[in-house]
Amino acid sequence: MTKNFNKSSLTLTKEEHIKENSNYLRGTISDDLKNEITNGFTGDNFSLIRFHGMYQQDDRDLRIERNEQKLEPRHAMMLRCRLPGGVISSEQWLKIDSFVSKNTLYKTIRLTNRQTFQIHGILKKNLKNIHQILHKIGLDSLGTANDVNRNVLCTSDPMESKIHQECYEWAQKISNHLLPHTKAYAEIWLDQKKVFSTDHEPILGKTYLPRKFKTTVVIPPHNDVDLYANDMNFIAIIENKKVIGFNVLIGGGLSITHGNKQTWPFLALELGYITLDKTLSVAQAIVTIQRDWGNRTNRKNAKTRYTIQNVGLKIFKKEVEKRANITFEPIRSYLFTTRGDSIGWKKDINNNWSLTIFVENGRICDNNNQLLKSGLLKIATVHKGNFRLTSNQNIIISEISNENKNKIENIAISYGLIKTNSKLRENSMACVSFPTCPLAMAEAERMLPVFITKVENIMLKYSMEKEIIILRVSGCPNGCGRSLLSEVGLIGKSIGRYNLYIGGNRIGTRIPKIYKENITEKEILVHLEFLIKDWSIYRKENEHFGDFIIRKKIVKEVINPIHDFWN
Ligand code: SRM
Ligand code: SF4
Repeated sequence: MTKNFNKSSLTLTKEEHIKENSNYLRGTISDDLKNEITNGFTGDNFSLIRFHGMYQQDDRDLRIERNEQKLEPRHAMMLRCRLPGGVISSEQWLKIDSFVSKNTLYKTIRLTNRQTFQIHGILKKNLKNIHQILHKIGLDSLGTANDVNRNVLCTSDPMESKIHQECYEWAQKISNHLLPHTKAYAEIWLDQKKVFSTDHEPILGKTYLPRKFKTTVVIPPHNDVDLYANDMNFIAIIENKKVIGFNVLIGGGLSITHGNKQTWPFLALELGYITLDKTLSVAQAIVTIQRDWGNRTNRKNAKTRYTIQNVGLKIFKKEVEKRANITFEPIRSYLFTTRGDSIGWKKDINNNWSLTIFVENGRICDNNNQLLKSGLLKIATVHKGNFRLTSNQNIIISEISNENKNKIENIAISYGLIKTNSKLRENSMACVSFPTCPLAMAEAERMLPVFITKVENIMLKYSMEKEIIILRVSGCPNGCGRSLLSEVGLIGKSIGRYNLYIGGNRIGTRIPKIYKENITEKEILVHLEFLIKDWSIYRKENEHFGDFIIRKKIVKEVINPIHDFWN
């Protein structure tokens, strides 16, 4: 027997009422935009602006000081762009950079691990301006946050092969197909006239999804998108150098709540194989099932992974077949062998060049080490091709002609964009955390660069400096840095303290397990030194760190996270 989460005796969450009463996501956002008394949004609008791709934040470094001065927190918005597959042209980049440089508090662009960029520190009075700029250059931020299908990921660099190009187009089609239909975005931000016909959300419904929903299109053997962390995944199956269909996997997700054993990370499960022509109807069926069956009474158990756990995969699959009018074929064979970006120069299908630049934790700014923001701006002024953002928070300058290669290379070198980094650093990742993230419990982006240097020193001490460890940090158990798919994962507990997880694998198909709880950075380094030393002595030939940890039973392997993750 399955539980009906949403029967009337259970109380729907506050967010469900907000959506229901929002008039298709309008709320009173327009009134708030005129309100000059506060720099923030009021009431339900605080949550509703997220559907339009913005979060209200305040600078946490300044909270105490402003509180003492009896000032309102320094409210500013973060905007997340919709960029399925992560492609952005040089021209678009120039416009974004110009807005960021003139109109934001931080003057940086932040690449995210979902192949897009965020702009932090936008004052309310500048919001319409950025939306109108985005619109003019063919971009938007609709549905990049809250209870909808988010930015759709696709294995990076569509110019690498025709298959990549095709899959990139699927990412766009899926994103467009599942977008909210409401005209609220155009009315509020683009000043388009109110249309008096009744709004209708044919796929998402009036109260949208119970929770965020994440989708990928992925080309084996490269799992750069970390598909197992996503709600819905399409793995390209290739025959005679053509995509003929997709294996469909559902129900991945990584967030937990410290100490709450009713929450667990989960890897996406196989549903079956479909031919290409079924892609959109299957995507729509999965989303509508999650819309109808997902838990709307408890947001901590509302994602697809919990719906599947509640009804069982078999019943979920049957319902997808019914709604999409298809029969899944058995899963076709596939194998993942890599996850990280390969930094540096590569040739593409048209004999042009691409240059992948390592962006530490996705932050595009100028500092003493490199003038990344200025360098990319300079490249955008001479480069005729595109920029491509990766799910590892890096950027690819793509479609560089032979004639332009030297010019771009010279700019990249002179601004310090091409550097030799350890494999450890290139494969590390941190979420944003302080000072903008309201949920941060410990530092992530700001602590990782120095922390990595310390781990590099340990690796060097044991002659392991050429090896990779996938090391990721998240400032809280929401796990945005995908720490629960790493070989060494840190998850913030409080300022300066983390839970240490170990034993995930290199390609992102095994969840790590807690090794030490609530320890300081210094203590983490002591434990890591001990483990790295042992690994250097007792590893089998080429054995990865995470595999060594499991073989040596230093932690128990997480096979079924529902049972193994906490126990
Ligand atoms: Fe995330 C919330 C940043 C990828 C799980 N995430 C947030 C917020 C918006 C905080 C908030 O709700 O107020 C963070 C904004 C910080 C800031 O100042 O920018 C934030 N998440 C990020 C980014 C920027 C991290 C990064 O450094 O790249 C990523 C933006 C992706 C994008 O472009 O859409 C980001 N977040 C992820 C991932 C990884 C992924 O998707 O591959 C996860 C774990 C995977 C998953 O969903 O299970 C993730 N973020 C969360 C959660 C937990 C959701 C849940 O299922 O319970 C929250 C909190 C929430 O939604 O309530 C959250
Ligand atoms: Fe913020 Fe936590 Fe996500 Fe880091 S993991 S960005 S601290 S919500």
